[in-house]
Amino acid sequence: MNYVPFYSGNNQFDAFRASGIPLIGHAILFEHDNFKGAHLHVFNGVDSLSQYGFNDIVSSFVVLSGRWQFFRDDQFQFPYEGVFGPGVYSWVENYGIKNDDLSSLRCV
Ligand SMILES: [Ca+2]
Repeated sequence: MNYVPFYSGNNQFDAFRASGIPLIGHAILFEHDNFKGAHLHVFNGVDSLSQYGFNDIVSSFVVLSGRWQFFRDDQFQFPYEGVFGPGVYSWVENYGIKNDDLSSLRCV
């Protein structure tokens, strides 16, 4: 019986290099203030947090990388003022974002 590996030779390296879209930014959203409750990792952006059960519940967040814009509604509608860079944000209302209101976000 012949065993044929899924990848072979240089194809393994090429396939590995080809996978994944560029990481522009990484943020973690939290259900409660001070990074408590459920959390959600977001990479580059999400046009609707409701698909992750995270619509209108965010109270704190951490930006690990990237520059982020936040929106009141899904599909990047009704932006909040400002752009948020790397750092820890323990309470959204200290940064002009209404509690339990965030619906979409993306890197700029
Ligand atoms: Ca909302």
